[in-house]
Amino acid sequence: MGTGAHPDGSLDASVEIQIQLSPTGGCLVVPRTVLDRSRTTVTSSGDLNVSQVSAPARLYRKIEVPKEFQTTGEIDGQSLAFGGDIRVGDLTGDGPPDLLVYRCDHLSELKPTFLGAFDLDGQVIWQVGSRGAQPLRPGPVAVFDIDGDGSEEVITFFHQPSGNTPRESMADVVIQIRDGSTGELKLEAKPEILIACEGWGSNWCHHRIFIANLRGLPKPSDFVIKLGEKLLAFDNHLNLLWKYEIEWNAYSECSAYIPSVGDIDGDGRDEVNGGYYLLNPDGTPRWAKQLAPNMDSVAILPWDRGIPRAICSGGGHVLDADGNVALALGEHVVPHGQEVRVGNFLPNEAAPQMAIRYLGHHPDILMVDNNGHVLHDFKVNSSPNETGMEVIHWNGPKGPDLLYNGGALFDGMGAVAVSLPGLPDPIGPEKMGWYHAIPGDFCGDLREDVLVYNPWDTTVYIYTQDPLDESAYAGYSAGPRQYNARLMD
Ligand SMILES: [Ca+2]
Ligand SMILES: [Ca+2]
Ligand SMILES: [Ca+2]
Ligand SMILES: [Ca+2]
Repeated sequence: MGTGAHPDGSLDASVEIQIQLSPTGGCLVVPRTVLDRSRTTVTSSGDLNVSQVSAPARLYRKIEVPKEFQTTGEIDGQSLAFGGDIRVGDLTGDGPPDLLVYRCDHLSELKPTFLGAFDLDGQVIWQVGSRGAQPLRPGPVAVFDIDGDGSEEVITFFHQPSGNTPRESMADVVIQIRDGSTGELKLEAKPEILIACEGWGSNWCHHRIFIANLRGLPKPSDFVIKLGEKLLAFDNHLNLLWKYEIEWNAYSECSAYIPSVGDIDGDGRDEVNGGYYLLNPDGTPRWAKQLAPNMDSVAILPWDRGIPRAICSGGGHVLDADGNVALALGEHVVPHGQEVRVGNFLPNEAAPQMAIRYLGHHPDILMVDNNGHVLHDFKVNSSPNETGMEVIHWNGPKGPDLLYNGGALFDGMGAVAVSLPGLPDPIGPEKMGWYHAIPGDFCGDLREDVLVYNPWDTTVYIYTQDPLDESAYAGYSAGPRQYNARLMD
């Protein structure tokens, strides 16, 4: 249970929350929280307050994107060599993970046009296309064994230029499934429903492919993508399973830019959380309502008593499978819920907490306990876009978890617990020009490692705990934290 304790041991008497939780639904939470902004803790990676719990980081791998995969761009009048957006997966099927770099067409910067596979030694595996532009945002490329044959594929949109197709149109885009070890095309489709999609702007530009188990098969074999006002679901033969038209699309009042998939009711099939809707595996809405403005970040994750809930950044909401509100921090506490992450950040708490970036594109974070108590109000370090948080199970499955942001790992009180040695200052513009993180067990024991990359640079870094015991490694196993990595920009 939350104590409202601050790092100095004091209790925050200004936090007062009434909660009525009912297992049958109809949950009601009435938060009455007055935040004491003077209690802000450590604010930057330069102000180290190293945790006694977490092992320090060591650089496990520094991987150069192969020279022939790099391209150049003009940034502030300077020529800059860069790789692009990165995905991780065992493309070669031999156990260790490999990397995929991709870039997009120059007109929209959204349609993949180059794919390059390489291993952790920086050796080329294969490539398709050439050059291309920096993706506008993390885009529609996933690595997963979508056909269940034991080796991974690349599931991707791909640009097929045709005349003067405008940047807003998908008429020059196909869906492809490529062999992970060779890059050879296994399947390609150009569904009418896809090419009819068009759009531009902030609700359009986050084209992400989410691997999902919609049909209740032994393994996930489907995927979901949001294209502006539409959600499309496909099976592994690239047949359309369903489409969903989103009702709310106006700026700051739209549903989540990037939805999230997960099995909220434990029946073996995934639901889709878009913040203002929860879709059944067949694409029908289970509930739909406009909860709160700025529904920028969502998840389906265990919350109270280990039960999966819909986590929604707008207004700091937690909802059950039927749309009953289990927790609502309210817009006075969370005026602009830019990002939300759930983890066991605090060592003495049985239930997970919520880290919520509550003032939009700013570094201000609230750490909220399972009952809705605001425990800590702190600033993380700055990234140009002020996004990019991720939970890292740095101390193993039992935690405490750390919060990645901008090339450092923060503890649940907002102190930098682990710094990442040898990480140069980020280069590049505001968009994509900072260190994005993918969590995973890439080496050593079961404690989770972190892969970081700056799309505008040419190097991928993997950090693990020091000391490293390579003999303790159980091997790479991809889960949704890798193949559905929650990259945000
Ligand atoms: Ca491999
Ligand atoms: Ca496969
Ligand atoms: Ca389900
Ligand atoms: Ca590890």
